[in-house]
Amino acid sequence: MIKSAICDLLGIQYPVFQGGMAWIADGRLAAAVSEGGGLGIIAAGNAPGDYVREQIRTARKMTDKPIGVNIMLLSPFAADVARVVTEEKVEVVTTGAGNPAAYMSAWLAAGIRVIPVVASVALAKLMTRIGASALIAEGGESGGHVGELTTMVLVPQICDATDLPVIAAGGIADGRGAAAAFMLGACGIQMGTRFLSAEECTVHPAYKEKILKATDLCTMVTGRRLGHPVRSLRTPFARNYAKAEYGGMPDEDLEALGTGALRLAVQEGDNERGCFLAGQIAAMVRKEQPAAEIIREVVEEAEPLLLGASKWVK
Ligand code: TUI
Repeated sequence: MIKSAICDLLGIQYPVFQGGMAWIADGRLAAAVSEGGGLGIIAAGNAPGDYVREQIRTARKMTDKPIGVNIMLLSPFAADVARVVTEEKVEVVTTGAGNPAAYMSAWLAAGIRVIPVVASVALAKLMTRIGASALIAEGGESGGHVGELTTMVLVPQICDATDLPVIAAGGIADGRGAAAAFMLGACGIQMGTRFLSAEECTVHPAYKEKILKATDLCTMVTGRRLGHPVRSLRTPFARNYAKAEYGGMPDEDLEALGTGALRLAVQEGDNERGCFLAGQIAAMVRKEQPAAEIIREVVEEAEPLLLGASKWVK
């Protein structure tokens, strides 16, 4: 059985987090993951605080287990959401796409466990110093906003830089990936793309279908020129964006081209204008199934691989 430091810290059964996917990870998906023994995480994305409050309350009606909220720090509503999570007393806050230092003292005072996503050793050390409970080391195989380093390279360096529990993310969708993460020193995993295929995930059916049909070279990274690289499926939108990016379109026009594209993918499944965020592991996500079954399957595949090799597996 896998039972690691992160399970004890958060009171969860399995060391499996569901990634905070903007517009996708709502209260229903988060509740299903938490009920399944992992940590369900509501994504704030670019949404205002009231939307997040509503999703937290939805999740609370569906589960008594701990839940998390992911705050995307580039959002214009980040400060608003930062306040809502303290008012609603969520157990865990994860952060992405930046440095959450400005909010840390308020969250700690509210008794929230803060688990930032870090993509560098420097941010890992800073977060350790200012009171994070654990860290998520997310490599560039992931979907959405990506850092420079791969999971294979990032995870052991973060583990060496901190005494906190480290959760590995990026490129993990099955028990083999989970076992590999543990061998790199992590004591938990976060999966996003795999949970996109969960039955409880209410993303547009065309989005799910694209994930289930993806092949190995199906994703690409755009957005480097404006400083916010994002991994998504290689669709007409992504190709056009890349063309504009390298063809010298002015920054404001490029910015406008990207605005609303994720919502069009998630809510309308719009193949031409939607931005379908997805990790490189999409090609290995092959069926729709309940979130609880995903968690069990990954854990049951990882356990025999780690027996005798990891202190967390007995
Ligand atoms: O944040 C994510 N994934 C995301 S965010 C998103 S929405 C978006 N909207 C506009 C532009 C870009 C994204 C879609 N997917 N994952 C967590 C993550 N955080 N990955 C990498 C990082 C990261 C990168 C640099 C965290 C901290 C960081 O350091 C910044 C600093 O100030 O040191």
